[in-house]
Amino acid sequence: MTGIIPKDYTPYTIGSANSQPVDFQKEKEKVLAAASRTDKTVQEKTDLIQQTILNEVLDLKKRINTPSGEEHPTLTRIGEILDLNDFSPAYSRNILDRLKKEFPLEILNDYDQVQEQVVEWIGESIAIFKPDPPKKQPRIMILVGPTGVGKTTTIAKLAAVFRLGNKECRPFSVRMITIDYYRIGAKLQVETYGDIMQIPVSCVDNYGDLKKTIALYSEDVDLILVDTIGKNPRDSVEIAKMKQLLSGCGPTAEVHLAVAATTKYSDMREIFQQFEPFNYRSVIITKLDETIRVGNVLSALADKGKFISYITDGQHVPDDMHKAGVIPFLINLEEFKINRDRIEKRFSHVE
Ligand SMILES: Nc1nc2c(ncn2[C@@H]2O[C@H](COP(=O)(O)OP(=O)(O)OP(=O)(O)O)[C@@H](O)[C@H]2O)c(=O)[nH]1
Ligand SMILES: [Mg+2]
Repeated sequence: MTGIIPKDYTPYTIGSANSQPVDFQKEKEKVLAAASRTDKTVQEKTDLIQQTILNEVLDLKKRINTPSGEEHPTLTRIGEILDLNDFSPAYSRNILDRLKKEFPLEILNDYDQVQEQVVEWIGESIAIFKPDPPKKQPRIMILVGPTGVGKTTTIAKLAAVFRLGNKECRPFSVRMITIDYYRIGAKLQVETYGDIMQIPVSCVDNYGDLKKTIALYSEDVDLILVDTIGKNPRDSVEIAKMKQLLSGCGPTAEVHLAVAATTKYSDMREIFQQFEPFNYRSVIITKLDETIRVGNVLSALADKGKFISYITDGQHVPDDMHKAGVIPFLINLEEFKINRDRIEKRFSHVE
């Protein structure tokens, strides 16, 4: 046991000082009394006995799980740490219910073992995006998302990473398209990145031009990155308009949703929902450097069954962007003691 468990802690057992001892004689008398009633038929007596026994079993089960009406200290502590990490109440409740259901008392008494299992369950709830195998036509990646989350910066990071290539991927020929045409500075922002990286940039503001530009690039490039105008997730009319415009990219285009890690859990759920019309393939979590808690992100992703493809953790292009992986999320959890060997063995294949 670790120092997290109080020194005066005594493991719970039935009938210990922490719980009410079970009076089996009294329980037996209750059942017999039910059976000896003369105003009932045999069937009614049988039902009554069965119901009485069932009630007693349920009551016993409750007393074992929560002696003296208190929760086991391991469960309390796990609940506190999940809260501290900003996991949603529903996510935490699922973990605690699962612990109660699957773990007998002897294991709950071993805090280290329980918390290692919880870390593993958290890891299992993180779904990492796997892109489709490359096809002949260029890969088209579109970034959508709320305003100011870092879409344009992430487009520039992706452009730089793919253009340079790495040990997993040869250098790609890349093009950038922005549909953020009218906003002062927006076009300039992408063009500046394009100039620095020597990647051609096109600006379009309608379906027809987008379609033509994609067709033009499709001849000889590997990757087309499409930057979009930040949208208020509550403005469904604007979202519908943008969806119509983006259909100019064709049916094979992959939409990815960018969301800042600092977004509240409830807002994040709403964003996931409101951008659903784009049928986005993955979520890119930006600005991870601006928070130390990721429970909000992990809860919302798990709730909605979303895959995560990249994380960004700073303003530097391209260094502050990484492929998403389960292990970095787990090792950054607050107050959980991480068994690095165990999680590497368990999750290195999903990286
Ligand atoms: N701390 C931090 N800042 C970031 C990150 N990514 C982007 N930024 C900053 O966030 C601000 C907004 O970035 P943009 O890329 O312009 O965001 P956007 O989503 O394109 O914004 P709109 O086009 O206005 O919707 C800039 O100051 C970026 O430098 C990140 O991972 N961490
Ligand atoms: Mg932008």
